[in-house]
Amino acid sequence: MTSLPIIPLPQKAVLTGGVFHLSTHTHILCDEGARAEGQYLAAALCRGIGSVVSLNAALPRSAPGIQLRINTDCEALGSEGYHLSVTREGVSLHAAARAGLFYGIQTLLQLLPSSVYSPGGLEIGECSIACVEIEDHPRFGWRGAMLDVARHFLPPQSVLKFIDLLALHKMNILHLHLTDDQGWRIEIKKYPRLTSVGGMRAKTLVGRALANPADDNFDPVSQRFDGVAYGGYYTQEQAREIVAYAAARHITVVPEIEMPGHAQAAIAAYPFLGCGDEPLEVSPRWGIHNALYKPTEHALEFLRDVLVEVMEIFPSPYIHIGGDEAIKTLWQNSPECQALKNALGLRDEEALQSYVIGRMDDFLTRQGRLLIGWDEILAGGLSPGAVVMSWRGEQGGVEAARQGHDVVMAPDRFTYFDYYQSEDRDAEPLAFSELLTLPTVYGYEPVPTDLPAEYAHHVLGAQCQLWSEYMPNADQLEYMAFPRLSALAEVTWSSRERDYSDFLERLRFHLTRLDALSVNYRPIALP
Ligand code: TNX
Repeated sequence: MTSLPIIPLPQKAVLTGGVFHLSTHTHILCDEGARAEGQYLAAALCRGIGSVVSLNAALPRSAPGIQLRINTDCEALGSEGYHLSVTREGVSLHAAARAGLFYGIQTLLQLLPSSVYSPGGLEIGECSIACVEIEDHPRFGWRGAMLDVARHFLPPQSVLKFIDLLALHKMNILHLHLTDDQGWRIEIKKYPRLTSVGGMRAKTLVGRALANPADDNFDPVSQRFDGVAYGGYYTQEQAREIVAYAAARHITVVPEIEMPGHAQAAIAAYPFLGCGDEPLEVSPRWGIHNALYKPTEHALEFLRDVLVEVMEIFPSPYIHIGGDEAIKTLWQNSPECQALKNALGLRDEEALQSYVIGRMDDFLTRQGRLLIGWDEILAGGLSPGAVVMSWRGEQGGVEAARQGHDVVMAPDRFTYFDYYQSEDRDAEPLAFSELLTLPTVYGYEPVPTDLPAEYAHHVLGAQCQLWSEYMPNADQLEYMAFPRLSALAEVTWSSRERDYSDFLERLRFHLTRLDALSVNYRPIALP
């Protein structure tokens, strides 16, 4: 191996020869400011070794041990960077801020045998750490993953496990897609029917989504359903626990409330929100739906009320309002929507969508938050602070950055982890029909080549999307997420100069960590 088995690859790492032996006498020494990270490290070591590693804030700096320190000398490495030095005498980890210490700890744990990740798995006698000097910092500030908990719900315990896996990979954003046509997954006190009605569907499509009911070739007879009621949602208390657990791991949870489309579950719960005359059910099938919020003051007030409660739970500076795939037919056919459009002097339904997004943007901005949405929100103009998530390729991202918006790259061809991982689809569990292989993820470059350099700083980073139509449970989610997420971690953290075959060598070792953590990753043949 040309480099240490660390994923994501650090910016600079030099082996200096010799080892440091960790023993039951090793202390973790920390500054007051590093105490939380010291406790995290102590807990991780105690879990792995199955015995006590003591944390001591009072010992002199010269004492042997693992020293964690907030150090302004490290400011050049940024708030997420760190300097890790392992010598025969001890370990010192310095960073300008807590996040940097946290990432340094992740690296330190990766310098130990993989068994450190399994409870009681590590013998104290095996705890030797190669002497090394590492200076590291991330390339991008947005290193994310999106969980679609709407199509299939992920129980809180599984979300916490996923958060730990993000932390292992030094990722810092968990985007929760909380609402969609097939389910509403977050308790909103003012509107209890969102979860009591919108959180439950009567049945679920078996197999692949067929065409849209709106399409000519739609054949309702050939759609099969399982006949089993399906539901689930996070109480506000559970959501707060998830947020706190993530925050302790320097991960921001970005909530998404979809609008104006992908709204069928909400409309099923509160029909006044919709614009059709027919009552709607929480959708049991996949694919794009026609249901959308009616852009009246009444519906906008509902959306604001929802966002108020969402903002109380999620301190994230970014609030995601969806914005994708809103079919406008119902607006076109509704006399009330047409009257509204005309009264507002709007040209067409696209302008009506951008009016809705604009109202939400004003509202969120006044609350001190930033609106983020899928790239469709670009149509019609956006407020300066709004952030665009580019999913339909890279063009939305390029366009938004040129207009001065920050962007998060999420192009489907490189970041949709619901796509198949191999050409041999018959050998794979059912997935979305497209293909996205590990080398393709690894080769992804978040700064689009056709984006002029002066706008490159608008690219905050990238994230993967785990759309869950075909991920009914945590096992399948992990199968689709790993090892592709390990590749994406490297895309967003490491320098552009890296090598796929070197990654695969490190991955061989990394998979033993995932084994120790009982992750159901997709097995791959390694050279
Ligand atoms: C498009 S990407 C969607 C999702 C689907 C996904 C399936 C986006 C913003 N919308 O609703 O789950 O494709 O790959």
